Amino acid sequence: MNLGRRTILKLAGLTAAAGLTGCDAVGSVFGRMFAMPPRETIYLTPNSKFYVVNYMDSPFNISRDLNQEQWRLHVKGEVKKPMNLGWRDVLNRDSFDQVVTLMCIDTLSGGDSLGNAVWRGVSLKQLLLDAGADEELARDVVFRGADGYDDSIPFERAMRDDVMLAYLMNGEKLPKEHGFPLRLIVPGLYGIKNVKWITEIEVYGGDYKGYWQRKGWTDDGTIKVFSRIDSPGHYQALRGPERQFRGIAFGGPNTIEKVEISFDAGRSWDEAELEPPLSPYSWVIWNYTWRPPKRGKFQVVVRATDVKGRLQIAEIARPMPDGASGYHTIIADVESIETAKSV
Ligand SMILES: Nc1nc2c(c(=O)[nH]1)N[C@H]1C(S)=C(S)[C@@H](COP(=O)(O)O)O[C@H]1N2
Ligand SMILES: [Mo]
Repeated sequence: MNLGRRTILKLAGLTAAAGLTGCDAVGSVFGRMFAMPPRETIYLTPNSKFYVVNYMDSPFNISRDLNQEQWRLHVKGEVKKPMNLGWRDVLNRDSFDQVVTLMCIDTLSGGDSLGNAVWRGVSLKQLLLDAGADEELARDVVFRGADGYDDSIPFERAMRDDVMLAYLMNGEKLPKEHGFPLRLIVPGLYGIKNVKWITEIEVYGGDYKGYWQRKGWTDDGTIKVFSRIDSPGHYQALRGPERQFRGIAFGGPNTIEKVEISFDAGRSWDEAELEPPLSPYSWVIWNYTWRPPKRGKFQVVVRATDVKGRLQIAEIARPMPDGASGYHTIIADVESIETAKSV
């Protein structure tokens, strides 16, 4: 199946028009008529390769000043015992580890602005309990970063056991670009809610609008079902009777139950095999072995369904205001289906 020229132009236009928070310039491989290299499909993203998104161009003068001995964390607002903690106070609290996929709300279908890491940190719930957060008055919990960024999550969400103030990332001290000394990790909510360089936590009696909400973006931030073909690459020349397709799928707050792949532009679907995810909040890796019926170009599409039975949204939507949707699709360019002759 060849993709019509009009479709290609439409998708290329979308790529150019999106990227509103500037974090996924080459998110969609569509609109490119040349081959794209395959992506490596991995369980954990090395810190050095983990995407970085900041609302300011260069907030790193701040993290230079975020000396761990001088840094303080204030817990205030509707709390009976406001807290003022230092780095050592945080390290002295009980910690736990969890694997969580972090994903920018600006990620286009097939995009790269997501990563998977094992985080270590302290429980936000326990901290809020220790501060005597007033459950009657509390509606939101606001997080403020040293760069002036702020966002909030509902108090109810903040009191779940999976919300973490993280200080280790893949076993290393949280890198400065990822929020050293302390960042929020809220599984299932887009990156915007995962505030970095936290210096202040405020239990708030109203519905707080953070930095991106004041610019018209969602306050909910629930991650939409996402899937991606990592290999082969778009327009990569394929030879031989068999080809392994591989990629990731991510369900945000819910684990992925099913990944399907189509080789005829979405007319028929076949189920891929899933590898067990590292945690309920982690992406899953899928595999599919394809035997091309003939030479030629095939439009390959992937889609996922989460454990709640929610199928990925097919309709192409821009990231603004509550996250992109649309299926990732590539062209499989089958040059020959003969078995390679040994030399
Ligand atoms: N303090 C602060 N926290 C922030 C941001 C920011 O600009 N400043 N950007 C947010 C956005 S939009 C995303 S996607 C994630 C990215 O986290 P990372 O850079 O560690 O991947 O951080 C979030 N937390
Ligand atoms: Mo983001």
